[in-house]
Amino acid sequence: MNISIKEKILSTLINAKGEPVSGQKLADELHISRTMIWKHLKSIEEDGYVIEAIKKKGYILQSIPDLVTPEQILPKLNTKQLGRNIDYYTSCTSTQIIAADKARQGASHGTVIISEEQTAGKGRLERSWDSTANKGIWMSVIIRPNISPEFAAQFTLVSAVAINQAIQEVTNLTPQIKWPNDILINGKKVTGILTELQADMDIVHSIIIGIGVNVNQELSAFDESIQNIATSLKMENGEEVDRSLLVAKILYYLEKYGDLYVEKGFEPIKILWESHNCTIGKRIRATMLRETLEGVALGITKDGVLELRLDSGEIRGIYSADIHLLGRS
Ligand code: BT5
Repeated sequence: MNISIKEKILSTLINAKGEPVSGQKLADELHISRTMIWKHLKSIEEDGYVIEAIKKKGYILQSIPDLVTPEQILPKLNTKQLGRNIDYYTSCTSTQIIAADKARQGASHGTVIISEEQTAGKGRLERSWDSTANKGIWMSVIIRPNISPEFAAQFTLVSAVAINQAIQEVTNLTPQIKWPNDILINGKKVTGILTELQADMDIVHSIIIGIGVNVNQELSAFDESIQNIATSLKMENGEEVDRSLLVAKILYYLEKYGDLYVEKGFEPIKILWESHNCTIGKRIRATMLRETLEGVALGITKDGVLELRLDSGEIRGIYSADIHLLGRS
């Protein structure tokens, strides 16, 4: 079935805001038969939309399912490139795995892979990421910025600032960023970011930004092993959140801050990051592959590296680690 005609019918129904849309008018405008309009409407209903047919008046959209389909995201999207090409799944292993393949095959800058459910969602170091069906945002964004590979990790911080801003705008909650890739609310993890790179020595082919946001889960939806460390936006503000709106806002800010970063460097992002972080000034434990260090997080450098002052007074730069917040300095 021609997806673009279906999308056009759906957006006409959405834009009519409860007023009837004439089937004949739709057929005339889209240059297809009434029978084809009817077939597209049936297909839209199969996606969970409720459409009422009123004799001699037309079709009214009665309710919209909470899905992260392109049809739901695109009318809310205010970007130039990010999310203009959305690859949607009801279930997949990991959007990150699909995105890596698509990137290798040449997917364009801004391509988004999004799924209602992941059966093998992953975190850093191949840890698993809990991705309950229809309750969160599980997406990967392929970007192709003109930067050298050594700077790619800074996109984790760019993404954190963007997601933080989007959550704040859609929910009025005030999340905080924990270096390098977590967003917390009341000390619990609501978002994880996984940045992966496809590059040669001195050129970035693509950066794949994997974004997992817990949106409408109840506590019981999480695996028992993470119930004491994870939270969702709904658990924090007591209200269901419109996932497609949040996706659109995340992409908007990711494009805005990504462009700012490529144009002006890390400095403006650093300022935004600092104003929303919960790591600086705290006593932390940094667990790395080969060692674990404890000390006070002094700040991030102009490259996004975390500076840690050990009890000996020595200052160490941390490039990648799991951070455990131990309290104030
Ligand atoms: C992350 O790793 O936080 C990166 C998560 C990225 C997930 C997205 S979803 C879309 C895309 N497709 C993928 O397959 N992945 C990306 P890390 O810092 O390693 O944290 C992983 C740890 O977070 C786990 O070991 C658990 O302790 C915890 N965890 C797992 N699922 C969680 C959830 N839904 N909410 C909060 N914490 C979770």
